[in-house]
Amino acid sequence: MSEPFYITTAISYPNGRPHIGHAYEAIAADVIARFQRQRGLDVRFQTGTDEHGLKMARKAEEQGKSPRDLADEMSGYFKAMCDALNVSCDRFIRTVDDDHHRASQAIWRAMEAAGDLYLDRYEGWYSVRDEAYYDESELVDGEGDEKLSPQGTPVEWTVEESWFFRLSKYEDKLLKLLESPGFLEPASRRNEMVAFVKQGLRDLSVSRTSFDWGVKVPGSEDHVMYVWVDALTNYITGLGYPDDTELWRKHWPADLHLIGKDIVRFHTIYWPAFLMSAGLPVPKQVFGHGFVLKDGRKESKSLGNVTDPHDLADFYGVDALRYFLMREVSFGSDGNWSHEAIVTRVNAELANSFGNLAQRTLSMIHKNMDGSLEKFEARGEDKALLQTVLTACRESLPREFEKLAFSVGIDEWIKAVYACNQYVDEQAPWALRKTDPERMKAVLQTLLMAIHDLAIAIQPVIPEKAGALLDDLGVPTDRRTYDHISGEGWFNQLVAEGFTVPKPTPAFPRLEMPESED
Ligand code: ME8
Repeated sequence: MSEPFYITTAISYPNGRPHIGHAYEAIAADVIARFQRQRGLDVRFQTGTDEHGLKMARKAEEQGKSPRDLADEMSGYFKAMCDALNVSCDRFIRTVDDDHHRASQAIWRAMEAAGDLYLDRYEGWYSVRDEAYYDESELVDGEGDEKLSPQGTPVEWTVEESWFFRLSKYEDKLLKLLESPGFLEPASRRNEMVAFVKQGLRDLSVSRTSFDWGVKVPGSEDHVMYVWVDALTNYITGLGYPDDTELWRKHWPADLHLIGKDIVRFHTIYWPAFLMSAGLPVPKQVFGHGFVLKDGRKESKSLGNVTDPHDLADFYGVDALRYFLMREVSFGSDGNWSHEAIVTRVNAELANSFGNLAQRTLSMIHKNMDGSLEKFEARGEDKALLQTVLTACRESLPREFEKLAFSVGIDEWIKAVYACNQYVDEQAPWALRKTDPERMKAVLQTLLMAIHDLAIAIQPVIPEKAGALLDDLGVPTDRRTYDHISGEGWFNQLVAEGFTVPKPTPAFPRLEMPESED
């Protein structure tokens, strides 16, 4: 039985259409899911939309719609984005789903049974944009005498009867958890959370009575749950909680909750406390990635600079966008995108280097060898090249991807591509065609083996293009895992089968800037 691996993204608020930040998170999670599948793990991957709460209710009111209509319409755009970007999730969860209401009420009852819920009155600050309560001491000054949340969003004074969760009871356990190595990554996010807990945790208001767009509190039907209680529960709904299902037994606790840096508090303090209260194990790791900025600024509707990820994928190609985002941004830090950066990066690495290498090699084999392959005697330089490629593809890239250091892993890969291009220049197979045709065959076939390994290794990042190349190379779909890197065995099989290398279709066209950006 293969080892299980459960990965989730945050579930997005569908109060508008998806933006590049949503695409970034979905793509990164997909790269991890595909990478772990390719390592042979039994992967479960969940993403979806977070549809309850005041933010959704107010947006619907503004648009003269019911919250459900707004949620149905907008959630569809998020699902469509995942499909368009080749995000291979096993479940796209919506918090309006029936099984999710059931799971949320079940965890509520478990927290109540633990004696951790009590009825009281909430008086304090609330940010609808963040769907978060803030302490007076956390607020910052805005314009005039306006107060803002630490995220810079407006806050409003709220007075309501509310259920409270005994968060304060879990201080010591949470500190221990936050300080345990690996739970919260990158480590830089840890200090802030530890400081937050150390300064003392107040009990948390976990229900609302002033609106009804949410999951009803069991036994207290005039209350709906605070949206984060139900939102976080999505991670276990998707495994069948509260039933003792096979999915649940196999995949909980989650291996990785992948989220953005702005919602680390909810995932590393509130969520583990809810789980501890309900007597459930806590996730193994939470990773808070950075933000993707446009020319150094966060995209926002008020700045009028929101990019639709669909437009970028249509214009540049899905794999080009995926490659750029994973390659350009050091995972965990903030990163910038611009049209120029996409064009420069993708042209240099995918079009001119990897694409050109594959295109040239396959067409030379097709043209000069009629596409047929034969056994050859490898020389020292051929063996050295294959060793460089093997190390990069089987060891270095997987080692870095395992740490979620995607840009470093891809850097190791592209260095192996450069080594191949240098080998082509040095061996000059086009010149050997006349002087030493046997040597030309050896060189081209060495390159073919290298391309096989390079294509397998990079598949999680550019699944469509790498997959098409592996199709051209006659690699069966069940032989594309990291274990199959080392083109030699595959090559010998192709020779034995009399495989013919087809005329390649250009896979990585050179990108151009959009006209308005020139
Ligand atoms: O926070 N760059 O939803 P959301 C990178 N519903 N990531 C970004 C980003 C950017 N510019 N902007 C946002 C919510 N994100 C809650 C989550 S989970 C139980 C509930 C990330 O639609 C953000 O950090 O505001 C979060 O991880 C995800 O996109 C969804 O954000």
